[in-house]
Amino acid sequence: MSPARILRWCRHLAHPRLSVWPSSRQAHWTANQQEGVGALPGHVREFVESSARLCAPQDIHVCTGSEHEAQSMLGLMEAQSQVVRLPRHQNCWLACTDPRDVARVESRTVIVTDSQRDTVPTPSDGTASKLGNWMSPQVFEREMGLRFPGCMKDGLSPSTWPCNPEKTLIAHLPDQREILSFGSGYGGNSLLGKKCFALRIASRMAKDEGWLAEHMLILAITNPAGRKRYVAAAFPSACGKTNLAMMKPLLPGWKVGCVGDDIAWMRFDSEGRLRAINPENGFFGVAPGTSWKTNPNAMETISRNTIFTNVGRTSDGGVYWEGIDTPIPPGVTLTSWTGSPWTPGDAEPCAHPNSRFCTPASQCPIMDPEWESPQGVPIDAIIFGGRRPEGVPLVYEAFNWPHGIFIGSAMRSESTAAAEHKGRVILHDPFAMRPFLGYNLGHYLQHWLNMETEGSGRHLPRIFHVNWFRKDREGSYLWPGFGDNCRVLDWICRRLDGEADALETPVGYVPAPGSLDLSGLQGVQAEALFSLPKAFWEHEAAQIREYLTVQLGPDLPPAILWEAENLQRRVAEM
Ligand code: OXD
Ligand code: MN
Repeated sequence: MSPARILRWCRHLAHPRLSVWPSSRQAHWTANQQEGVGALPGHVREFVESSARLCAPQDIHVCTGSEHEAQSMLGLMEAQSQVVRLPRHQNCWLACTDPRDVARVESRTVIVTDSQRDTVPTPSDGTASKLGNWMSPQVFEREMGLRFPGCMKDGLSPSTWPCNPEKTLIAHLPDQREILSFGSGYGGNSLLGKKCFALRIASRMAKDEGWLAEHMLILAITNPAGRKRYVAAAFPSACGKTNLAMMKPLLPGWKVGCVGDDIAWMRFDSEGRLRAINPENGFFGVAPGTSWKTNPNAMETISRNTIFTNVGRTSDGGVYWEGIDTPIPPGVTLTSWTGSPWTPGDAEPCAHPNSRFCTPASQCPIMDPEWESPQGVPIDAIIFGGRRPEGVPLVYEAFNWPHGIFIGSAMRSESTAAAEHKGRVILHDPFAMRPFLGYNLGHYLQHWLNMETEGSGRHLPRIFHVNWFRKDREGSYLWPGFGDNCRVLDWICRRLDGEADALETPVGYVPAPGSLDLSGLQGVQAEALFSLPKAFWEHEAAQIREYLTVQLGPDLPPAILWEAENLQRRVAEM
């Protein structure tokens, strides 16, 4: 994330207060950093100095962000075997982590506030909240005291991945707008501008200041007549946000532009339009499944200036992962992310399922011309979605704003490798924000509900839900997905224009027969894609209501409870 972008939107970055711990040593700046140090604003310098006293590093380097600096750091890491150059691609590198440090660690991610209720609701069944981890300031002080003092004193042994899985702790102090991350180098735990700041801390700032910080992609879609619209979409981690954000539409004449693939900051402008910016400067996407067929724009983006993590490697200096769909030339051998020789068919995957690419957004061939616009782009529709093998139709539209907020709160999805969960289970993931909430979900839902009533003359985006992942009885996907998802965006755009027919069902409006463009698609069973099995929905509606009432307890907004009860009633009458 570029600092300028953050600063444009955030005016409340408080002074850090690491100096509470005893200073063990004077900060030591090496000569060639003096210039950088002098250029630091006073409170940043204070922060660095107090952190240095606490952590006791041998040297301090102030990053300038220059190309020269990046190359010398990579060169140093290469010399220490911490990264490997990938000579088949210009300025591409591979880092393989300690196998214990491969994903976000939700169980060790905490929000520190005086009052527990500011962070998580109190479940009505007396169990621990599933909507985040609260830590009291007193426990936080103790835990930090056990980790940070002197933690940089000992040299890191070259060629091992620095991490401390037993002591990993990712702590957020939303009142102070502060983050302290210890013990993990995995991106989602250690790239603090991303999940930690742009979602957890920013969602709290957004609540305080009347805007929204969301786990959403932003894309531009232009129809063959040249009408362009922007939509934002929230899917849980590793459910295809990057693929949708960079889609190559298979319907003739349609065009997609990418604004962002993971995070949206949104606010209503003075004319009542919801405007979104992408606060990030690059993509940190899941590699497995990415191919020239599924996401050619991503493949082009990552062909240079990219750092790969935990992917496999070809003996001719390229990358490899499950689903890359590129033939291996004769004589070329493969090495897995764990460093072992690997051949197709081996029991273990070549790339870790949560292996990633980290690459500059500006290299994506379809970045929308407005992607860095400071005003943001106007959002006409918000799309929720998840990985639902059963029962959930390809697309449906909310009846109105509160119903749309309810649909977001009721999101569920099959677990993926993005976090530490084991096995394939259907998890609740309200607004795809469960791992990224910076405050109580009940207050968060109320904040979203308030968007309808807070300002006058607001043009609220319409709200939709999609599911590309429904399967038939044999376990095959019912929908081709990828570039054909443009057909669903086409229906959504035509709904916005008042030109697509819909049927009212207990869950929302679904496309009327014939209103979704299926031309040229072979063998798609529209009935199966849109069927609403009564038994499934009875169970689903009951589970959603139970989850929301138990997990949110007294913090469940009455409007959301009313929607949950109504869904159950409508399904019972089906
Ligand atoms: C991500 C995630 O890395 O959501 O974007 O886990
Ligand atoms: Mn994400």
